Amino acid sequence: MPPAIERKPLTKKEVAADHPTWCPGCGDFSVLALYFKLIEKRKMWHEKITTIAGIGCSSRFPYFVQAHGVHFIHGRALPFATGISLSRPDLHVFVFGGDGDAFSIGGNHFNHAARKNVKLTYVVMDNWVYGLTKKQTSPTSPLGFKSKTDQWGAVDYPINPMKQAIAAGATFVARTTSSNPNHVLQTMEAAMDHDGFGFVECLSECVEFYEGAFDAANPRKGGVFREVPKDHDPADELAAYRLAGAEFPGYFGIFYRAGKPTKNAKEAGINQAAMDKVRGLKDWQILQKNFERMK
Ligand SMILES: Cc1ncc(C[n+]2csc(CCOP(=O)(O)OP(=O)(O)O)c2C)c(N)n1
Ligand code: SF4
Ligand SMILES: [Mg+2]
Repeated sequence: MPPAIERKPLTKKEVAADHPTWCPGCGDFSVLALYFKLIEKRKMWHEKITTIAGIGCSSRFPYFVQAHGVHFIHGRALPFATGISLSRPDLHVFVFGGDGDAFSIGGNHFNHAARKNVKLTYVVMDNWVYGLTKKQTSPTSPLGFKSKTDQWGAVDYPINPMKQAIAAGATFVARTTSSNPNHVLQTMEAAMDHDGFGFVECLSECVEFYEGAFDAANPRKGGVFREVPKDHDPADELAAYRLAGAEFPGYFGIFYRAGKPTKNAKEAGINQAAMDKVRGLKDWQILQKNFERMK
């Protein structure tokens, strides 16, 4: 028998695929690097990770990861990821994407995946703009933002991703910023360890179309990085909502965490009960029984 070979954790080199095509200085690089770090730190193997995204600069993410993944339809990453999560409970399902993908075209899916408490980790790389299509107003763009769709400045009130996630029923809601790498890693890890819908808003600057958007949250640019107060109770939904209402740059950390049964656990129970009813029967016998029942 050949000697047993101990499997080593994947290195960044092994898990990095194509050279990222983002603009130099884009905040998304930092999120990708920290995802590699997370994979290495938590000793996840290729076959246990899947990376799903919609469309946008940030959604190009799966191309740059050497593991199973899908660059799916604009705004539809979550329903696709839901199917994977429900059918493959052994996988870590990660979804990455932008603010447009999550809250414009994918807004309905966001609300439904959150309320269903599907087990997955969703990192929205929020740059307050549509980057890929070269500067249109996004649902998180602040009032007055001048873009190709709002030449005189945005007039529509922006959504607040944290409030939206809490109200939709997400059971883990956290906020971080790509300019603080340790915090991004820590937040993604906590989201991954949550048994349910883990949502992370990660501010990620688009240096091409919204330069300086997050300077106020970056101490290296004269801003302040303010963590969620130590005495905040993440089980307190109203307190989480109040934190989410703080003026920009607001707070960073875990706003809300609730332990609720996941859709995965509930459906696994239903499937098991159905399987128990036909235990010992051959496939053709189950089929015959079904046809007899339908007569
Ligand atoms: C069905 C459909 N509608 C519109 C588009 C055009 N489109 C591509 S990416 C995008 C917005 C991306 O913005 P965001 O999700 O914030 O990602 P970013 O590029 O900023 O990372 C749009 C409108 C598309 N690809 N498909
Ligand atoms: S356009 Fe903006 S979001 Fe897209 S890669 Fe360039 S800097 Fe990043
Ligand atoms: Mg965007």
